[in-house]
Amino acid sequence: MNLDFLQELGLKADNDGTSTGQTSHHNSAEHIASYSPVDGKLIGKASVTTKDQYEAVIQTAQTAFKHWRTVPAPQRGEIVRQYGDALRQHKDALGRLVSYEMGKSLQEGWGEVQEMIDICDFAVGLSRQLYGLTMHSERPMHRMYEQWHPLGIVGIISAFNFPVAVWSWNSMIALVCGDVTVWKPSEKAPMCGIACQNIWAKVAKDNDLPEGISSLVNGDYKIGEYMTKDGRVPLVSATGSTRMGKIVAQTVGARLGKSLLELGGNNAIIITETADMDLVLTGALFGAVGTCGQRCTSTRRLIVHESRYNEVRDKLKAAYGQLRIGDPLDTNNHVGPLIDKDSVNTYLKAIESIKAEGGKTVVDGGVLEGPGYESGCYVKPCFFEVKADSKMAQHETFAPILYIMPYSTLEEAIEIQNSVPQGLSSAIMTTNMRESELFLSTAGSDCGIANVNIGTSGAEIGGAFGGEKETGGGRESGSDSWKAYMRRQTNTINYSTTLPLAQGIKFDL
Ligand code: UN1
Repeated sequence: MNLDFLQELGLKADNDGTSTGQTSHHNSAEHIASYSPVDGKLIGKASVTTKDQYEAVIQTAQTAFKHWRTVPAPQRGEIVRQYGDALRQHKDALGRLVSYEMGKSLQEGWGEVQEMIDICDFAVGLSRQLYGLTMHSERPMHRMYEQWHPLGIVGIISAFNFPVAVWSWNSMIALVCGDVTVWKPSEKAPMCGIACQNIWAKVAKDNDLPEGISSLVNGDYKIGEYMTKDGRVPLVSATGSTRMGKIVAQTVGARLGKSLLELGGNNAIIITETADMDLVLTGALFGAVGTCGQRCTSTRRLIVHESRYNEVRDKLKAAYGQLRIGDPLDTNNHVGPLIDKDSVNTYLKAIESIKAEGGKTVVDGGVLEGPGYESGCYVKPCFFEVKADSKMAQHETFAPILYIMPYSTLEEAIEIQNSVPQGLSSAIMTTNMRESELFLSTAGSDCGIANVNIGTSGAEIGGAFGGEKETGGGRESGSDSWKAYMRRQTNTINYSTTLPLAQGIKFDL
């Protein structure tokens, strides 16, 4: 395999893992070795951030914040614009690294870098639009308005499945808001973090920026814990499992810090009587097997009207038969590997449980062996007929396992779709306006994302991204998600010569 892209991204065999911008800290005894799920080979090592290094990072970030918050927002936007341009230059290489380290298809690797570029563009525009409202004061010759100030250090904990894009959604927005960021990438994809930081280092140098505006730390949950417990980090934005999110929320909450959580999903597509079958097949197939079922927005459940049930099941079964599984950097393949062998075991155990629960196999799973599959991480996307209330269908397994179940009334379908603990993404396939409107109404989907005639995955960066219930309630990326990265200040100004009290209170001496 041609690994020239590693060099282009400044990745050496024994890599650094802690950086405050242009300065890296090398003297760590502990390393995380990153092995590619594509071919099982070692990509490189990231040094684990020590407590002392963490301390240095935070202190540097605190100093940087004092400067960065005074830089006018449009000028901060200009830096983010340059970062977006640098990403355009390295899109091919970074997309390849994402694909090689994480295992998603090269198309999706490039797509992820495109999301980063797009969020940079979005943040540049936003840098001139961090608007506050003005209000009418109830007192004469008074003015009231609100303004948005940066919070300070934003801690970002990201997951392996979107090893670069999710960081950029958080950091590019936070940076134009005037915050400084400290990023702990997933320990399953540390090289991606180092590559993004190397690209940042060049932009920082070209602009003579101080150290500490965008920093990188590396390690497992213990390093994350440094941030969640640290009162100097006013916001921790965490993407990952519900299990992790509950710990983050409680730890940050115990010190009354803010957390922004984007956790698991259990996303369903409701396929109605009038659904357009071409859209159903593309939406469901990409949703279920794309990224090897490792998106928070992956389609886990199909809730199908009884009149179309056999048709959907059989056509989808035929489509599964066409899937090419293999090296994700080969653009002829649709599905790459799972992230690691732990994940393969979780997938196998889930399939066992589904069968033990009485789930009926439509397309069976299994681990692929032989040439090209040496890493042991390639599995077959599979799907099962289950009862709506089956235990496994309540649960998010981060793998290409799909459940299919019938319904008779739309109210019943919506109830099934909402009956799970998670609430991230949802979709309806229908050509009936009444059905789509009911699905989008207050009595419809309870998810943060509800789509009509597209699948559950592949959200655009322009919208607010996130969900309800065990998904954590946070919103990242577009719309007004930026408000989570700032503090709102209400200002009342008296330009009269008297001091009338609010609510008409008299307080004369
Ligand atoms: C995630 O899986 O954590 O909607 C993010 C999507 C992508 C983002 C997914 N734009 O599938």
